Amino acid sequence: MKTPIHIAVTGAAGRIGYSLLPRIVSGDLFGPDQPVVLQLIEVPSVLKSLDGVLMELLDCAFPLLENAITTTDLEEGFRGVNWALLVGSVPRRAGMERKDLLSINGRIFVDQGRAIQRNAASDVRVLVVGNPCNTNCLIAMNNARDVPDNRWFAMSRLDENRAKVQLAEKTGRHCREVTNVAIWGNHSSTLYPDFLNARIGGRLVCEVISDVGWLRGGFIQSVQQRGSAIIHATGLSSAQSAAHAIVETIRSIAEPTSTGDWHSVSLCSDGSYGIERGLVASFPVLSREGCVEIVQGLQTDPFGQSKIAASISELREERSVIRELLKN
Ligand code: NAX
Repeated sequence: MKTPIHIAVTGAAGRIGYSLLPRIVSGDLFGPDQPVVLQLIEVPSVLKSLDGVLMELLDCAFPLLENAITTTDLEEGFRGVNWALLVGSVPRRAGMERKDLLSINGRIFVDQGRAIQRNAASDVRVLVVGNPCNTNCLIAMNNARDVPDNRWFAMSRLDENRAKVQLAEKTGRHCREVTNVAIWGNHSSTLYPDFLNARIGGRLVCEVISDVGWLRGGFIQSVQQRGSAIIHATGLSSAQSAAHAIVETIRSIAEPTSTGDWHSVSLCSDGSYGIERGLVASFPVLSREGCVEIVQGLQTDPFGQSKIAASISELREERSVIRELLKN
């Protein structure tokens, strides 16, 4: 048997956690021969419920689940972890904008960043899902300066998947035929799903879809507003699709990207495409030999540039709200 991978999941008793944990221990994440140790972190009021979630998981008798703990202690929760999945935070409710969440959630990510720095394995990688995930990631990363910036990610894969589905539906094609979808900017209602570089059945989207008005209007809005539409329909934010996007994000980081394609994830900007260095923004990326690189040289047009600029401006605004939390 391989050496187990240790994975911390915060907010593990939440709705995303409930969908995510079986995917991790079933082998979906790291393969059918990779044992895992789960380190599940919750707030004290929810620990009993988390213990129940773990009981259910144990009752599945997954061969790959080597060990699991539940805890409210960040030191114990992040000790020796190779991956930290920061899912826990207060979710967005109907009528709540992401910025409202900044003040509520920011402090959580200061403590978690510091605890990761003190306790995690030397190869730790971190994926932030709890919203506002880009800025929460920025906060945690800045409070763990010994962990290199290229180990920190925030999730934009759900937006990429949503964009693929919209493009597939519009053209009557299957979403597996849609490739090269880049999400730029913030995981928020300002995100920009890039149709200029996207492909359907290997052809550029603009060659397949002549309705430019839809691409510039309805398409973008439907991706930007999909989270709100789900909250409107169910009263709750996306959980199953989010858990699946977590699995896909981690696999796409860990495994080499298929030739000719890319995937979207938010990471610390190196200044590519004029996006301010140090901000955590979504880019199209390639994974090679364990490294994640921003795809270079993509075509942009003034329309796309203005959309990206608006989303980056929102990230700057979010940073200005939490600037105090970046000083460690
Ligand atoms: P739930 O409310 O079901 O679960 C959140 C869990 O986090 C709760 O059990 C809560 O006790 C726990 N928690 C809160 N503070 C914590 C802390 N300091 N330490 C550990 N645990 C803590 O929300 P759920 O539906 O699971 O969503 C979790 C987060 O994902 C939310 O912030 C949500 O907005 C965000 N999402 C992010 C997405 C993305 O693409 N980045 C998409 C889906 C989702 O909206």
